[in-house]
Amino acid sequence: MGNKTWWKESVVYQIYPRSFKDTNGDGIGDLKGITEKLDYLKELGVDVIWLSPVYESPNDDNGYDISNYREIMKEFGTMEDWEELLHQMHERNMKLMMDLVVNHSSDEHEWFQQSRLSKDNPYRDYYIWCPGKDGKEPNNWESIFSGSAWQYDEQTDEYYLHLFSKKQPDLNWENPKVRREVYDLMTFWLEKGIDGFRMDVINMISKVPGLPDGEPQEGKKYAPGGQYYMNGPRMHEFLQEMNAQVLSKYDIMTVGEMPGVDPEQAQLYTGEDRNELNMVFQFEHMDLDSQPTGKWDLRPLRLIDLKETVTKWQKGLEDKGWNSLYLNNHDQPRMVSRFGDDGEYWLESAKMLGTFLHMMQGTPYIYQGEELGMTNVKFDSIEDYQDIETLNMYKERLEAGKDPSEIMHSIYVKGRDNARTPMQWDESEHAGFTTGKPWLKVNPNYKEINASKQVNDPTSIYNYYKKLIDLRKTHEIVVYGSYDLLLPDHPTIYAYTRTLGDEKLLVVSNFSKESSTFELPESITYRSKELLIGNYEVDENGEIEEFDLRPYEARVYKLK
Ligand code: TEU
Ligand code: CA
Repeated sequence: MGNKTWWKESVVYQIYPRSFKDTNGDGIGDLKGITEKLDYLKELGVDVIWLSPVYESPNDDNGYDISNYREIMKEFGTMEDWEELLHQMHERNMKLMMDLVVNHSSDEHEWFQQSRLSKDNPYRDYYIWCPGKDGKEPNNWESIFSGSAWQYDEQTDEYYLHLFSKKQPDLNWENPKVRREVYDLMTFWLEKGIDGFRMDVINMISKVPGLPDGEPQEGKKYAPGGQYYMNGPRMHEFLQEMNAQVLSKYDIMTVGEMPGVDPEQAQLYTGEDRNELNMVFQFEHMDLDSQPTGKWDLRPLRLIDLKETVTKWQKGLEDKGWNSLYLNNHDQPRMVSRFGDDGEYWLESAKMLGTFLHMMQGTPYIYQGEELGMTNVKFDSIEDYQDIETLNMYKERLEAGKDPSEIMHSIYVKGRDNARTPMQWDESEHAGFTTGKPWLKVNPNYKEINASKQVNDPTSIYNYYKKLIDLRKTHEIVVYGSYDLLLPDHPTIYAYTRTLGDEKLLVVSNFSKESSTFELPESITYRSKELLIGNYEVDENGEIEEFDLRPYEARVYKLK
């Protein structure tokens, strides 16, 4: 089970500040709003808050485009507000993990402003500049936010690389000065007392030299270049350097966001003797309901695939690294709409998914509003959407002649704004998020789904999550027990055990609105059983060798 440490035993809550709580009526969430709600999070049992970026930014990508790494975004408040937030968190024994976005900066960052001036500017090599090829882009890579990954700049007649928006130029990690700058800014925040970093697309910082063309796609102008910019040749060297120069000097927690990572690579990134990171965010379970052509091309999820992928990760990192556990975040649709049922079985399925996730091995991440069962949203008009990825894709597909209603359908299912509608605090106007006009419309279901309704209701999703978190604090097996899948071929029941010493947890979840019979494999023997948690009334003395699971039912038994 590896060494015991606080970050393995913690529950993390992700805050997307823009949408969390507005205190000055400008319609934008702010730092004071977070401070105001700390007791709500403490009550839930949260140990660590991961704060999506709060640095100075022109907000082309809501703070993931940073123009000054050492200042707070004016819309969110001041450095004093931030210091007060950290202080209030530490007072409550909560830790703060900041977002570190250093694969790219904003094009409005001073480094880039200098860099674009001339080919011999001292900052030129802070970014990745190349001359065009036959009057076209230097290579055929597609940006993750649509179109070419290269932007032509007249000033010096060259192109710069941007894997994301053209306002997010990629930093050149080959340049040791860039790495020094990053280590210094990390130290700046660590010296202020923060407790960790979530590192944005950190496995994209090392590109394959020569930046080779990606495999051309039929009928498409640009090609995915991921194999040349994800998990590149110098990744481990860079992370070990960062660890030696910065991370190893502090008792902190690190998680690297890594699209396109597999368990073998993750063992190298998170192995305890490797001195790189504590854990990674992998995406394999997020890709199961898309076609290979990309996230917007939908495909129904098969539970068997989810079992295979999740199990591969649970077993792949067992004793060799550490998993992060998540089913949604600010880039993904809402969990209950995606994997559960946001209609008839909303309550049951939200609790079932929480059970499924929180009983696994790894550090669980709760995304704001998940603890209330917040759902996806459907705005009638594209005008109501704000997310750059969504808007760029809409435009590109429209120009390619796609049917607008089909594009809107993809947005309803996969768009990032699903997760970004304001937090639903109560049933007053704009869900109690703001007294002004929210930057993104609230989900119209806020009168049914909100915090004030749930905090004092013992049957609510919020209170169920509180219990799940408490189980992790009171049962070592929830943190350290090893995972084994049961019934790999069952089409609707996801069942697994956790084992520590002579104890076992039996976790059984029905991923369907049909009832289904669970049969305990004969290999599992026990002398006593205890129901730890469940989302329906259960006869505690009932047998577990065989029982019927109701729609989206979940149960956890402790066996000895
Ligand atoms: O996301 C990286 C990433 O590759 C995806 O999750 C992507 O943003 C998209 O949702 C795929 O469909 C990180 C941040 O989490 C995201 O918010 C930023 O937009 C992105 O990096 C750029 O910084
Ligand atoms: Ca505000």
